[in-house]
Amino acid sequence: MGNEGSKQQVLEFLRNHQGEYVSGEEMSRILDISRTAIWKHIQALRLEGYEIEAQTRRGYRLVSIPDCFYPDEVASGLKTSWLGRTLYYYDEVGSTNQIAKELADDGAQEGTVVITECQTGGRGRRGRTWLSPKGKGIWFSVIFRPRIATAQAPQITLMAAVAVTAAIRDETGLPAGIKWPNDILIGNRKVCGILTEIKAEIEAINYVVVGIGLNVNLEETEFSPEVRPIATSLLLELNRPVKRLPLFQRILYRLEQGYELWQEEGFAPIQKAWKEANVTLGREVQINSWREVFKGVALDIDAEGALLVKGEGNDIRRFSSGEVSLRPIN
Ligand code: BT5
Repeated sequence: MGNEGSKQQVLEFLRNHQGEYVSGEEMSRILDISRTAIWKHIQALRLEGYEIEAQTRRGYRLVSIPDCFYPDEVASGLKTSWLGRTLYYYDEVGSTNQIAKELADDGAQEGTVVITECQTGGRGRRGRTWLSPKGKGIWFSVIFRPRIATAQAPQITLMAAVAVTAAIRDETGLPAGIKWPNDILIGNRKVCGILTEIKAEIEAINYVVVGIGLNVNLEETEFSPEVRPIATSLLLELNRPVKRLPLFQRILYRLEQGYELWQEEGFAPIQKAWKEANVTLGREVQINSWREVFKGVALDIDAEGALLVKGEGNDIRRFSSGEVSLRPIN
């Protein structure tokens, strides 16, 4: 067995006895690894962020695991059956969406996830920048291959927004809400953005990459001056850091559930869940679409996921894409 494999065995052993001391001698005998090698693996694991106590005569004890997205840690305790079961993890990348698209072009299967600690070229829509500092957020992308018409693709963004909002509420209790189509807000500030990119023929979709950026433990000073007034993080809302790993696992679980529901029952149940979790409807909005800038009241989303806005002359317009700004509530 390779060095990496026996290190994993040591970790597995410690994990199975979490909280208890296990003697080096016993580990050495059961795993058939020399005691010197075990010591080296323990040192390497500590460098990766595993907190392991060592005491003469009692042995080793796993105290805590690091809060990062090592594939073995993500897999352990993950409740999904297929989403995230293939996981690419990087310390740093340009953009996870870019990597996911390359993997999808090479035939990667549905549910493949790319996650990183840090993006140097994180992207928003229309070529905008997405700040993704190291170790502070959940920056990841998922490859889907939905069986839908190309025109229905934007629905997947709404499905993902519902899933992430639910996961934030599950894990933190914070009142996160969706701003159509791709933002999640807490208060009036953006905590999460979603970038959906598709590759399609006229009739059918080849793949969809859904990129999600969630601000978890960013401090005020870690946002750029332009973004600071409009952004927030879970830490800023709760006044305490949040563990990223269980939140990420929860998001993957909610995404799998939402996607299966959408594929099996269509958009209706997603539309219902979206309405319950949104902070857009009933508000005065300004919407910038490729066609025009339009002001009015956001009335509803229709059965396709498009936003219906009632203008000043009572005319109702339908937008299947665009950027919404919410007018402050007086
Ligand atoms: C988005 O675009 O909100 C989509 C963001 C998607 C990011 C994920 S991270 C993983 C994956 N890989 C990528 O490269 N991207 C995806 P948009 O609606 O265009 O909003 C972009 C705007 O949000 C920027 O122009 C800033 O004003 C603001 N912004 C940038 N970084 C932010 C952050 N960390 N938190 C809140 N707002 C931010």
